[in-house]
Amino acid sequence: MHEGTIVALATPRGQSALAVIRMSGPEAISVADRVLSGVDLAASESHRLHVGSVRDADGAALDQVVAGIFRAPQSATGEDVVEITCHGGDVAATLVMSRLVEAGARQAGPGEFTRRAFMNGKMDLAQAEAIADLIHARSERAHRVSVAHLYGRYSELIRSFREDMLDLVSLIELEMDFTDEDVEFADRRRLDALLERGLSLLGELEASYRYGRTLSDGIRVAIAGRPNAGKSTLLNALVGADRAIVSAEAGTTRDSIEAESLVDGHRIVWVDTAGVRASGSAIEAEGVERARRVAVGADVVLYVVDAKAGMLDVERQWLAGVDAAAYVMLYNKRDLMPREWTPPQGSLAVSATSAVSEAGAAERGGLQPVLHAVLEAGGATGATTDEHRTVTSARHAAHIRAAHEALRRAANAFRSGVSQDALSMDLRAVLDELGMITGEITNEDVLARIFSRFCIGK
Ligand SMILES: Nc1nc2c(ncn2[C@@H]2O[C@H](COP(=O)(O)OP(=O)(O)OP(=O)(O)O)[C@@H](O)[C@H]2O)c(=O)[nH]1
Ligand SMILES: [Mg+2]
Repeated sequence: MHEGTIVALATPRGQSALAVIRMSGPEAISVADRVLSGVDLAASESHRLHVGSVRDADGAALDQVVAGIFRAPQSATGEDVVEITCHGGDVAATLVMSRLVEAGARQAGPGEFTRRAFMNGKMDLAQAEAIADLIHARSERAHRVSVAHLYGRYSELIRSFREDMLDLVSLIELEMDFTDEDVEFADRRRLDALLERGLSLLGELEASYRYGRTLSDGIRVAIAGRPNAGKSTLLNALVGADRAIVSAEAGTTRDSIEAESLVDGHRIVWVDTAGVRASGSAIEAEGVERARRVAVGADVVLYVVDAKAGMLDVERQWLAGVDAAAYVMLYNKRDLMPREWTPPQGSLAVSATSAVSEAGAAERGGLQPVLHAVLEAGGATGATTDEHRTVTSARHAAHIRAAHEALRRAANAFRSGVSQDALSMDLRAVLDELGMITGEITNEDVLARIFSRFCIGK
């Protein structure tokens, strides 16, 4: 399944000046030569570009192309690679592709090129995943972290710690073979220092995921509150577009409405919801239930209170029922309140209607404090700026957590002087978890899941 010569379109379909087709595998060069005229790749040195024509079975020209040759192992996948740059649009690339398939290549599956690169030791698993993250990055910050991971310092951090630990575990296990003699090969002071270093490294990486997750997933913010509190007005002001219907009638929004914006390089998904109310028609009740579900699933609940009406009991109950990860309490309609009024401690006040107009935004201090509070509640601020030490993937975070736990057990075991067996078992667990991040240890299921996230052609 993972063999043969694969081919895929590496650029999006549709009209464009050029399209790139990549081919990798033992037959890549001969397949290309079968289809191209005016070029003899078999006789070419590696890392050369050649201009030629792709011909159909009858010898008629289909397109004029540039073919690049990268011989194994000096190529992206570690195999022979040919990259054909043809003209864009829907037809040319498809015709060239089908010619290459006729000549013996097979259409690649998602991520198959990167998978080969991983298998051939061109990159480790964390770097391969960084490529998918890079392609999927939707904010500059997310992009920066994936590039940092792609260059391998994150992997290096994990790998070098794992290797030091592997040395020590081997020594401890050696001692176990000499139980009668009571010898110590592993230097206890070095082990102690390594445990300390590991605990601090894994602690830091584990904590970084709170921030890292906001980069990969964005921050999901549920805008909730009583009917007419001004939720939809606020959504429109926050994203600077007229997304949701606003009206003086209570119960205007019934379904959840999503809109995205980038705030300080962070992707925020705002979800406007139906107003929280005790009774109503079946449709309204469904709207309230949907609002609850959105709030439960959100990273932050931005709870909008009508400043004039104040916070009601039904709202307190609703909030208690949601038990969200983080809240921002916002008193809206500040303009209807006396000048000297201030919102309850820990909450903010705005006038969503004035924030819509730029003049109003300046006058009221705008929504800046709200945006800041949301970023903070969502875990996007106060993070380490070191991109190499930021975990952004749920898969890695799970392994880091498990490794950290096993290392804590090992440290306790070591300090209370338990047997070498128990110590070595916990340290082995740490090694396994870390090895799964960088791919020293892996299995087909894990690889299949990771590479299915990729696009075809990558
Ligand atoms: N004076 C004043 N009116 C506001 C403010 N924000 C919203 N409104 C008005 O309040 C009314 C309700 O606004 P919406 O944004 O539709 O309120 P909502 O919370 O989405 O209401 P539902 O969808 O019914 O739950 C509209 O007439 C808005 O113009 C504000 O800051 N000050
Ligand atoms: Mg609304």
